[in-house]
Amino acid sequence: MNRKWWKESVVYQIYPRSFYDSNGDGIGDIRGVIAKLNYLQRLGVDVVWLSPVYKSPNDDNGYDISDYQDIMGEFGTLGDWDELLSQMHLRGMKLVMDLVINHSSDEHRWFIESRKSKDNRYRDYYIWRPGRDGTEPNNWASFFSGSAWQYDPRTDEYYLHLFSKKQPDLNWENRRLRREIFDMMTWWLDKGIDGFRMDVINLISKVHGLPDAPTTGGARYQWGGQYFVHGLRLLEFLGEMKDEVLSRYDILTVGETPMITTEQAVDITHEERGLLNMVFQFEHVMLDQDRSSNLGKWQHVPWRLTDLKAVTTRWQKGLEDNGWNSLYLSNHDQPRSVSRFGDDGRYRVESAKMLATFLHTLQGTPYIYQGEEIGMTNVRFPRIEDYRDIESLNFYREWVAQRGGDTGAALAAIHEKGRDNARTPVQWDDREHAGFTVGEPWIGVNPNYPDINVAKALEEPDSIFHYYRKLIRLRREHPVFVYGRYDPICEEHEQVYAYTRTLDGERLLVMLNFSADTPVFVLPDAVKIVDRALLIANYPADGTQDRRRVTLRPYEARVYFLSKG
Ligand code: TEU
Ligand code: CA
Repeated sequence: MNRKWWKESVVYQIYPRSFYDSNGDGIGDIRGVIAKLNYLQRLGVDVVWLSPVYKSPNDDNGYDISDYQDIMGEFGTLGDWDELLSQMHLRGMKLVMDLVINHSSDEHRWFIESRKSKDNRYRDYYIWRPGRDGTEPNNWASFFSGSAWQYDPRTDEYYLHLFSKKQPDLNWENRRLRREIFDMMTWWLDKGIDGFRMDVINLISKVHGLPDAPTTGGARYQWGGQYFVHGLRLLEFLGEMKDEVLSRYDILTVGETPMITTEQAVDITHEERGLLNMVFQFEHVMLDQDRSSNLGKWQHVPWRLTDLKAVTTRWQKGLEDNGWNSLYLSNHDQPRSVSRFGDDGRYRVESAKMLATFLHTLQGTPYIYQGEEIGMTNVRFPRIEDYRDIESLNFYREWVAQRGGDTGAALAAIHEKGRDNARTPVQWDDREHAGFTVGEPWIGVNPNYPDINVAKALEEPDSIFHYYRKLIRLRREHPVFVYGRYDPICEEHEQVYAYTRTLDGERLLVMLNFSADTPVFVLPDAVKIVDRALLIANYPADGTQDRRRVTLRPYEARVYFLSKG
């Protein structure tokens, strides 16, 4: 068992714009994070992943960086950032920075230079191509709707942007560019940060020739992933990064890798020959989308527990002794987990605790997204004007344009899957604007804040917050939570998810009811129970003695410590 601090950690993701506003301008900031470090320490998390705070024109809320070595004015100064790092280290907490190097902002000096002329020394830092028959070089679609190419009259050529027009892709084929990026990473690591979360890192190697994507359905622009996801030189580039930068520091590295397979994840996270510690895979957050529709996530379909089990088991077993899993149910790009995988109405508390149990009892490093620890829910703003996320606004505009103004369906899709569900301000208390700001918040606060807020959660001993605290403590006290082998039970059950975790002589039995029903669950003979101790549950004991035949209450979760004897 290869012990590592980043395997035993629990990571808390902060989306600074929506975390806490310290100066009343309605925008969360770095001093706001400093002000809440004691709260995070109380929760028990030991690592913070901070979404981008770098200089940015904010076209994609900071994921469009114009200066990698300076802080966005709205978030504060480098001085504020230095204080954040020292205040965290004082508390024994670690800081992981977001690293967005598949693309930069079009206001980065590299791009400003690059677009000046074809022979500019920065031209090749980006991917420029002449048009074809007066239109884009190929038919690739952007992640944010429309073409992945933007025409620039100055040099009569197009540049590639897999995300927004203001996020031109960097050309990793260029050795000088890689050198500059590695120097920038070293600059931050020498300042004392504890790691990087790497944004869409498996998209940096594009196939030569940039051919058209196969056409499915009549859409003009098509998904070209096969030509840039996990490209031919990806492992070479990450290998170079590891040799020249990462291997020189004791840090946590996690790559965001859409569409990745377990085999590819083993190549990247392998214990010995690995390049990064872990990756974020997306299969479990794509279960409720119709994969055959070119509407992607916007075509919502119900998900099945047996599918979630199949995906989870494949990743648990696929990386067992081979790599290491990251564990998450939400982040700043996904809807709130209790609304998506649980029940954000009658059983909000029970289902939020059940999902927390799921997250903290699988093998891997758990990631908690801000607000998840108090059970924050999706928001259903009534008007498109209330929304801010470029991905949702582009989708809405394109949908309405192509479907003759059917705004209702577009708004419904955004209610279900929009990223702003995760980006409403953290609800600190029941004062105006949920205590997030004394100013006017940049995006509306979820109107349910009087009932769902941190102050209330701290007061109530049986709250979701205190349940997270207990789970985090159990992980720290029992290595079986971290390193135990995962073995699923009764995989065909459509309501109950159960599995064991085994490490040396210790075994955990986890039983989770993912439904509002009361299913009866019978333990298979293979799971020998001589004695059992209930470690944590989201309902008081029901007094039944039968150890094999269990009736689970709506969204009930139980974790037993089994001694096999
Ligand atoms: O996200 C990449 C990514 O996969 C998402 O765009 C995702 O597909 C989509 O949002 C799901 O709906 C990363 C960042 O996490 C995201 O915030 C950025 O917008 C994006 O990269 C570009 O930097
Ligand atoms: Ca502020």
